[in-house]
Amino acid sequence: SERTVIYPGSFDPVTYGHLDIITRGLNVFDKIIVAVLNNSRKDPLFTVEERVRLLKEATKNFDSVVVDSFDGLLMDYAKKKHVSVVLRGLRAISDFEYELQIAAINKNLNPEIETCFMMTSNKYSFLSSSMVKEAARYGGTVSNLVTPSVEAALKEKFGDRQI
Ligand code: COD
Repeated sequence: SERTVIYPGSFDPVTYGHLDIITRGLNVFDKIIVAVLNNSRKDPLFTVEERVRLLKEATKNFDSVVVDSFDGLLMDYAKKKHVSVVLRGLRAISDFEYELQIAAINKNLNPEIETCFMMTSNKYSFLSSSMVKEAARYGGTVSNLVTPSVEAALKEKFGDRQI
């Protein structure tokens, strides 16, 4: 039977680190639903529509990847989609405590759903959406960290703000 996994996140914006997890996730799962959180209390740079568009563009060559967005609890969304595995990426040790907390609260909300972790590739272990935004904000080059479309979208956001 087909193994589907949900890969949830803020994806503000998608980076090559996220795409690495998606690429490698496809070696283990048949289908990945990339789910963009729509109710973040974080103040996102990109709207949920922009984040979905950039993810769709970045994953357009993968037949088995679907990009969606969700509101509310991830566990409710997973149930609605009839998916019982969540995929997350682990970078440096600093991710561990945060990921452990998310996995623990999710397990408490729905014990039937498993969280599956994948270690990041060494070359992306210090890459995060926040670092990309910080670098782009001040005119730094991020072309080896994000797709050309994301780079263009960042330039558009920060174009008039660069110092
Ligand atoms: N290499 C590998 N993995 C990476 C990299 C990289 N360079 N960068 C990021 N990742 C991984 C992250 O570790 C994470 O697993 C995933 O990619 C997405 O990262 P982000 O930063 O875009 O997403 P988060 O961590 O902000 O997502 C948090 C959720 C949206 C999943 C969470 O807040 C959530 O589920 N919220 C819904 C409400 C809910 O259910 N709450 C209860 C549980 S907190």
